[in-house]
Amino acid sequence: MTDIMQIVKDRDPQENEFHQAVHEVTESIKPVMDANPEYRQQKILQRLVEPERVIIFRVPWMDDQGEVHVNRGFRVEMNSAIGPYKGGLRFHPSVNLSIMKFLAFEQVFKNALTTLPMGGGKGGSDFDPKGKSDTEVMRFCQGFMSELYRHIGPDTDVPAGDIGVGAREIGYLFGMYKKLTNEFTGVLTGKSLNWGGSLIRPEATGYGSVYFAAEMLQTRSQTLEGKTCLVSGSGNVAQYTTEKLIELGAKVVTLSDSSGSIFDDEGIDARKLEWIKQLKNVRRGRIQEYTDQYASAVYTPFDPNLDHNPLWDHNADCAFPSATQNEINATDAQNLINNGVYVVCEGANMPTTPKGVDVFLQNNLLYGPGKAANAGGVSVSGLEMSQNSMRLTWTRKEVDERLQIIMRRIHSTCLEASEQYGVGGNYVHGANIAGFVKVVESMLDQGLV
Ligand code: NDP
Ligand code: 2IT
Repeated sequence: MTDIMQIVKDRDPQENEFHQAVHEVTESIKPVMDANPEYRQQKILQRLVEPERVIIFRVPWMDDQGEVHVNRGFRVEMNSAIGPYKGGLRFHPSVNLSIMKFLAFEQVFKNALTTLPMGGGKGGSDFDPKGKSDTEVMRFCQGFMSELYRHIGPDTDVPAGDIGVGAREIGYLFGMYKKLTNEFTGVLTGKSLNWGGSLIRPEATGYGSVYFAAEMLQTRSQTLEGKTCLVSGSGNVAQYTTEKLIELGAKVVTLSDSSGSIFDDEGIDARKLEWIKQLKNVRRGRIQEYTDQYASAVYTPFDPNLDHNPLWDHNADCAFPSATQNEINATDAQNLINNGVYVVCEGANMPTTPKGVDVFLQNNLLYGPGKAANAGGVSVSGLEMSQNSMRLTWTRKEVDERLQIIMRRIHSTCLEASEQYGVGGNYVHGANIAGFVKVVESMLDQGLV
């Protein structure tokens, strides 16, 4: 198995996030590889780690002052064995090929777990939407789509949102795609309701993550009611995670953004959450402002010199990392455990470092890895694609029920796969094994392509 890591590292030595994502999967699937000699003979791992196609392109755009900027656009089309490439677009200054490839790789297995016919892809740009006017964001999105449109399509590759790409950006991207192709199709998901979006898609990742946590708790005959929860981030996933937790009677005491975190001992209730949605989605302000509004809260700026994140250092039962990758290191993981946390449910993609994951697994936590726990978002994207194809819309209740069924099935699939391979209760191995087997069997069915 070290062979494959050597190959990946030799070929792309600088892609640390991609190495991290590949390493985790290859560790989990060792027993599957041993049980299936054909997988080795068919060089299935070498095929899985090499994207089917990578598109990198220049995006020149002009700001409101007339100054020209040049960003880099990406789309990694990782694997289409079980359906068209599917996965979000991330606009964030940290975006590079390593981050795109790690996200696309994770997406392949996540999408396989959803039970829906979607391959895996990811894209984005190092463009930073923060501080940009709506017209600047529109011009950037139009420039980005003026190249991407020729590579995507409703049966080829269907992007959606991720960090920095929400309803506003999807609107501008869709408008440009439609103008260039003269076609109104379901080429993007996360669309607004008026023009082909699905109810519950905005909520789906956060709600799905909470449904997954509830399933994990049920294995110990417990519910979320009365549980104290730490949530990180304050964007799409964090907001709807918080909303569903409040609805189920849990108490959320933290949120954050890239500048710092707030701790509200009295809990973030529905009214406070509405205020946060206005702050983040409409005014696009900073989470620090929460403490001006609510005296019960304390703000802690992020300190790059600290070896841990204070957000994870509060007494609680559950943690929902919902901001970004590698936001929980081994010290944070240990702090969580010392503070009584026994449920960790990853709304974000790969929010825990490998050493942090080891701490969770050694301590027998209910630990739901991102590719299972946050699959609700792409699941409802899949349902949006179905509705677009049928040219009809399902009710809120219908979509939410389907989401709950999907999350329940993902949970049981992970548990069953972990039990089958002698690592019962280990959702990391369970998710990786179940997603892997489905994709690999599909690849083998389709020959060497
Ligand atoms: P948003 O852009 O809506 O929100 C991201 C949040 O995370 C913001 O609060 C942002 O702070 C914070 N954040 C971003 N980068 C960093 C960083 N480097 N350090 C600290 N905080 C950071 O994105 P989403 O809520 O959509 O995505 C959050 C996570 O969930 C990501 O890992 C994403 O890949 C994952 N995910 C998203 C899905 C979706 O459907 N949207 C589906 C599945 C997973 P600030 O406001 O300062 O930028
Ligand atoms: O990481 C993810 O699963 C997403 N950003 C959502 C992808 C999608 O196609 O809805």
